[in-house]
Amino acid sequence: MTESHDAVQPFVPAAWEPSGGMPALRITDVKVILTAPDNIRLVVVKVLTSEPGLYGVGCASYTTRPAAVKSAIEEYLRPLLLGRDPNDIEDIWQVGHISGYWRTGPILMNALSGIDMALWDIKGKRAGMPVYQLLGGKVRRAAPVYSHASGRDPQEVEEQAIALMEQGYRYVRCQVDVPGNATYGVDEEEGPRQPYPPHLRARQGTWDTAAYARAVPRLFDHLRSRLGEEVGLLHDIHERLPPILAIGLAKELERFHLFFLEDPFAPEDNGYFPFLRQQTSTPIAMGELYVNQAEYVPLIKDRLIDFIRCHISAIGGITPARKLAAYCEFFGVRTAWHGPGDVSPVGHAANLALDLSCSNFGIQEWFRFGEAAREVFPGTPEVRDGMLWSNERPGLGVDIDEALAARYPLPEHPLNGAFPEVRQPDGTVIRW
Ligand code: KDG
Ligand code: MG
Repeated sequence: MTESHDAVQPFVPAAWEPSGGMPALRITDVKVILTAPDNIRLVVVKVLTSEPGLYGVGCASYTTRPAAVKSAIEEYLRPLLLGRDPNDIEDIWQVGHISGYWRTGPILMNALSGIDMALWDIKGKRAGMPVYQLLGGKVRRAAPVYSHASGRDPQEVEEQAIALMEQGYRYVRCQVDVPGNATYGVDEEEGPRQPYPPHLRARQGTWDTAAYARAVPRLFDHLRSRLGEEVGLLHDIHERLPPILAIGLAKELERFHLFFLEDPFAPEDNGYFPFLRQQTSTPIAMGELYVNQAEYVPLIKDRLIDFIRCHISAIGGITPARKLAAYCEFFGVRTAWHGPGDVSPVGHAANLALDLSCSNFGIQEWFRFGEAAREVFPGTPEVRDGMLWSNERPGLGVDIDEALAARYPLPEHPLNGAFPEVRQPDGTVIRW
């Protein structure tokens, strides 16, 4: 009999092969853990295997829709994955991605990320290596980070920035309040069980775009005159301006030499990036709201941004993020993965694995986790000398103490994590 293509069996993972039997190592359970040790809603996934004591953890934190991610994992991904070989990271990602036919979106991508990161964690534990080794090994000792300073006026922002610089931080994101407005990124008084965590608490209220566009250049004028040129300064517009005002602001800020200006436009306004590029050399960071490669690939290919800033769990985990980082390298775009408090310490460890192994790393955003979060997540990486260091443990190096996590349930709130409304003075609702 002559061999034909028909005789070639397609590759099917062993668990699916009717006669192939079970793989030696199998996924035996997938658990979703909701916890809020720093009063920020986190979603963490635990993938258990047939090898006693071998499991992985992943971050699936979509802080404004945690229950929807939990349901996507428990009702759709868990049944799809039980019995499969956890070694097949790429295959599992592809199967999970296309199994619903309609794909991407923050719920499904976060769900997939929880699984994906856990599988990388398992692979690292089996190899006895930190995940950055599996990604190619270290190209730097540690990852330089930035942290947040904010205040009611430029003086207060300066004081917070100095406090961070005294702790060794060399990059600081600066946000100033616009009095009478619901300003993004400005702390209010802290307190237990506030409905919104301090770093992103905004009063429900109104927003005056012109007042904000005037306040920001004044802030950086003040900061540069007080802090000098050495410190790296960053700012997040957080898609709070009409596109033409964002272009004007980016031009005005050019003289203050920002390390980067973030989210000048909403993802829906991607078409404005070519105009921005023609107008200013202020470095641009973008990406925390992207979930679909169709949103970010064109900006990289056309060299319209300088830093890619995806929320790794929102694009599906380490598997797509490492491909994205490699793609960016070919176009001179650096990585600056999203790292606020609503990325769990497990997600921060995934960021760090990429930061350490990608030559086109730019900077890492760092959230200063509180005591409770560090206890719930043993192994949370540490900042020293303004840089984030790996703890060198196999896998992602971060675990979750489930009993402790249960002591910090998601805060009760009528909106279950959704953000408050921000409106223009005439009542029009605007982006948060
Ligand atoms: O939950 C929303 C936050 O992740 C976001 O507001 C933080 O913009 C942010 C940043 O750059 O850290
Ligand atoms: Mg941001």
